[in-house]
Order: sequence, then C-alpha cells, then structure tokens
Amino acid sequence: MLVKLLENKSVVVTGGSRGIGRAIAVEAARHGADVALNYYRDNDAGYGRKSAVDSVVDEIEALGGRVVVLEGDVADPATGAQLVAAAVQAFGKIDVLAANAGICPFHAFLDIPLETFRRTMEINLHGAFYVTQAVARQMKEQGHGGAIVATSSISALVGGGLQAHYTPTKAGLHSLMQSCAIALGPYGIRCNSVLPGTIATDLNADDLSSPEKLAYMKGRIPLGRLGQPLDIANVVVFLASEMAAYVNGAALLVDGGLFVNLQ
Ligand code: RM4
Repeated sequence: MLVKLLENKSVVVTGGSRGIGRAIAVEAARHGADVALNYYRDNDAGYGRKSAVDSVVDEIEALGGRVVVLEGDVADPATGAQLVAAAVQAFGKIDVLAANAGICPFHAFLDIPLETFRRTMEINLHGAFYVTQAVARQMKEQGHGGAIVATSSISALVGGGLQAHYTPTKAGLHSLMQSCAIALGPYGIRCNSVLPGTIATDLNADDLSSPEKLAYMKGRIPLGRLGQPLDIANVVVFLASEMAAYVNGAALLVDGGLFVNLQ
C-alpha cells in the first residue's frame, strides 16, 4: 500500500517529458499530486507511436492525476511566469517545483562552440534561476510555504573532461538552492538539491553507447548498476514531501556510491 506523500499537492516539473523529469512527474502523480509539466521540443516519438508528452500525460492521467502541459524554453525568462500562470489557472496553487530541465552535450573543452557553452549555461543554470524565482514569488504570495528541488548532479562535486561547460551549471544549481534556502526559508519555502550520479537517460545515451565507457562507469559504482530515473524521482518526492519538513539547503547524492568510490 503506497503512502501518498504529495496528496493534493500541485507540482511543477521542468523538462518533464523524458528522463528524470518524466519520472518526477509520474511519481508525483502516483503520490497524489497534480502536475504542471514543462518541456521544450523534446517531444520526438521516443515512446512507440505516441510523442513523449502524450505518453507521459497518459501515464499521469492513468494514475488519476490531473496534468497541464506547457511547452517553453526555460532559458527564456518569460517561461517561468508562463508556467506559474498555467499551473495556478489549472490547479489554483503551486506547492512544489522540480527545477529539472537540463542538457549535457558532451564536448571537448578546447574547441567547444560558443553557442554550445551558452545554451548549456542558459538552460541548466539561468533557466533554473528564472523558474525558481517565478515559482517562489507565487509561493510567497500564497502564504503557505512550499518545496523546491533542483536537479543538480554528482557533477557539482567532481569534473568531467568533456563537461567543462556542464559541471559548473550543476555546481551552480547546488549553490543556488543553498542561497534560496536562506532567502526563502522565512516564507516556509524549503530549497534542496538532488545530485544524481550516472543515470541511464537520453542525456548520456550517446556517451554510454561506448561499451568501454559503460563498463568503466558501472565498474566505478559499488551497487554495480547505473541509476534509473525512478531512483531520483523517489528522492525528489521525499524532499518535496512533509517527510522532509526540516530539510532545507541540503544536497542529496543519489549515485549508488560512485562519488565515494576511490578504491
Ligand atoms: C551527470 C554525470 C553523468 C553523466 C550525466 C550526463 O552529471 O556526469 O556521469 O552521464 O551527467
């Protein structure tokens, strides 16, 4: 019997059509929440005949959850406000934000295209800043607190030779949540980050298509397997729920032991 940890909550998820964001959206619905789901172009039919968005909407509705979908580029400051308006119009409030949207176009440092660097920064960090600010303004106005969880990464703590444009954004998200925990705590708004390790998603499908890279990563993980989006979604649901009522400014590694595994 599932104890529903987000009963009647209104949850906003960015980057919610695939990967970790999709899992967060579905698990929030499984735990009783209504979901406002943002995505951006990420809608190819990776789920059989249906588009990614149609598929996740079906899955949420099959769980009895209400869902509203809004396409928008989080790197556009207006998207955050539009997402808030859509969620409030649909559900009357916002209780939780999963600031999840992110990209990781692996690329060598010395010759990375400027646009690749800029887009990674603008989506992963600036986008999360804009959406967090828009949602926090709504939560403050509502007057009954809330919970914000950013999808940072193990890459906030360690580097990647092909990720010099990416790891700073994840470190930035970790730091953003720490500062927001201070700024928003007086309004009863808790801010925390989840730090996934290597999770099997579209983000790293190309990178891990190399048998050598896949074997290397699995070999470094004491639990002996890559993470799955559900492994992260479960922790986000916890951090968003009243079970984490006194958790504020925290960063939770969810990596199978990858970070601590030196030898
Ligand atoms: C994570 C970590 C993983 C990588 C993904 C794309 O932060 O670096 O190893 O697969 O990003």
